[in-house]
Amino acid sequence: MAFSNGHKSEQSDKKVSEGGTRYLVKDIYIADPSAHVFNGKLYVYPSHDIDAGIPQDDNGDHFAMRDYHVFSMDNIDGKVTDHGVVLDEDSVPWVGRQMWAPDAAEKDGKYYLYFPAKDKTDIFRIGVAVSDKPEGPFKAEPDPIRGSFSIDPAVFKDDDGKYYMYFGGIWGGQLQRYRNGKAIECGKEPADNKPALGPQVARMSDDMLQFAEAPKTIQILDKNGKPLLAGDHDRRFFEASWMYKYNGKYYFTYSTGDTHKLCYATGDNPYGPFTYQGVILTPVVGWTTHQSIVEFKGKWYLFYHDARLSGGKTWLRSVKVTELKYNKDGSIQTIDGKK
Ligand code: FUB
Repeated sequence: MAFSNGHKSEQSDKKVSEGGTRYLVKDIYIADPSAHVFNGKLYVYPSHDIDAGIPQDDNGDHFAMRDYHVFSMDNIDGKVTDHGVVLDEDSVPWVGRQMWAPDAAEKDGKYYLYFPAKDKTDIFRIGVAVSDKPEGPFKAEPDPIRGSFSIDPAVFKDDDGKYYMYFGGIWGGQLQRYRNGKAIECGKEPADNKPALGPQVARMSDDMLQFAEAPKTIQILDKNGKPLLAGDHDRRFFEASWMYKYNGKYYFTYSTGDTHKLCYATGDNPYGPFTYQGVILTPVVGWTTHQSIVEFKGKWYLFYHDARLSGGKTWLRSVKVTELKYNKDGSIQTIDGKK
């Protein structure tokens, strides 16, 4: 299958539309893809990975990204357009370093790019930048969103027109430093036999620039209605929130981090609780992966990343897309991360 730069896939001769997988681009490293359909086109808002020469650690210091590009395509197997740098750290007064996984939303013809970055005191905050076009460029607000913390914002528009931001990530993402939205002294994860830390959710203000309420912690429960425990590394939330709706149900999806899976939990309202359902994607090449799920022209797609094209360098990742399929009961068919 031909790609935007003419190379062939190492994984599959099939097009995405035939059940294959596709790397979006191979000339730069990108990760953490947030895919959206705006005006009938598919737009992808990823992190832009670079080799900053910083050694790998559990704090994620090696993820030293400095700007964002936006990508678009008219169909899933078609040409991918790179719209170039749409926001960089020098244009955002509050940013110190590490522009991590972004997301975007549209409201009333304006486009909002949400991005986490460490401020000048090395604390992760979430910022917002605005454009008249989905492909940017974006102009950042002078300060981060009030009351924001941690990483990986994902903004979901519900059918009633309300927007919610889901966010948070443990370890390098600093979520363990907070309880009930407030910074705490000890800053550690709970003991293994205690409920795991949960992702955060807050409804957005009408102007999309602030939270309309204090963030709340989401509960992810097992099938017996018990919260997943901090020691349950195979299932507990680590980072990479992504919310969407399928057949009237809310699907909250996330990464398990150190066990390298993408999982999902379902519920009946945007605040949860959500009940753990299973694995969407088995481990990929590389430490992290991070997903978005979107319906485009009548089919569902999983966007994610792996580090295969850099030979496994986890700070140099590439975005892939493959079709996502459901069973009749609404469960998701698990995808092989190595395919
Ligand atoms: O890209 C930096 C971090 O790696 C993201 O914020 C996480 O979701 C993980 O993919």
